[in-house]
Amino acid sequence: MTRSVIEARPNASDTKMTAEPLSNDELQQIDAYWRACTYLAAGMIYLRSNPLLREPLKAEHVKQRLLGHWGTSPGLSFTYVHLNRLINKYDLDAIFLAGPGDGAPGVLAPVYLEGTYSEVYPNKAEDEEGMSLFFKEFSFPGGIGSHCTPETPGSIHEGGELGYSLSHAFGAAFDSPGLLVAVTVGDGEARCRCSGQRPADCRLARRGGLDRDATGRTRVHSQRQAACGLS
Ligand SMILES: Cc1ncc(C[n+]2csc(CCOP(=O)(O)OP(=O)(O)O)c2C)c(N)n1
Repeated sequence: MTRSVIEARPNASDTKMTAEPLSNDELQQIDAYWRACTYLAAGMIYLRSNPLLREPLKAEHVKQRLLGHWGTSPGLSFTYVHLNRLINKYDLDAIFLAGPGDGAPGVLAPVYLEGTYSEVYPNKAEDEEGMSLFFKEFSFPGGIGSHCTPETPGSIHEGGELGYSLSHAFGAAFDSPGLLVAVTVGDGEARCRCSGQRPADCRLARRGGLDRDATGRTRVHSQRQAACGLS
């Protein structure tokens, strides 16, 4: 069997990634974690009470105005969960940007399940009462928005207006060259005009060696213009 080895961070020579398959135990645990995320995502979209479905489902448990895209959420949770697995395994510095803004439940779910959400918002603890509030507040009057709004711990990308996830991903990578940046772009966003600019960013990133000013900040803008043939 071929065993490929990838340098995770060019600057961290001790960090090697192997492309070996997960053990059955790891697969089962990850799958259970991911399925829990999909339950949380569905709960955020549909439920205003009865979070653990202890009672038979009634109309009054269900939100009257449904927001959040169910279809894109499992894929976002899947990516987040596996990135978390890799972060733990290889001690990576990583960030995940979700382009499909309406897939926020697929991001908020693992943020809650890993404990970060309860750490920042102790009233949304990892118990039945906290989960009830966590579900109810999603896209509900007085609660949080239907995208990963600035209230979301660690969020640098709101996602409510399509077109900027790749820009924010490139910005994060250019600002922190050692950071592993993963980004998901939906087919809707891929059709946006400003997503079309990103191949130029790819060329720029491949060229490497960004200019830095005296304070160490990267000078992305002029480089980007040059890559696009604008200057
Ligand atoms: C600039 C902009 N135009 C239109 C919309 C309205 N809008 C919200 S979600 C969506 C579709 C998004 O499709 P995709 O990126 O594939 O995400 P998914 O359907 O998987 O959630 C559109 C057009 C928007 N949010 N921003």
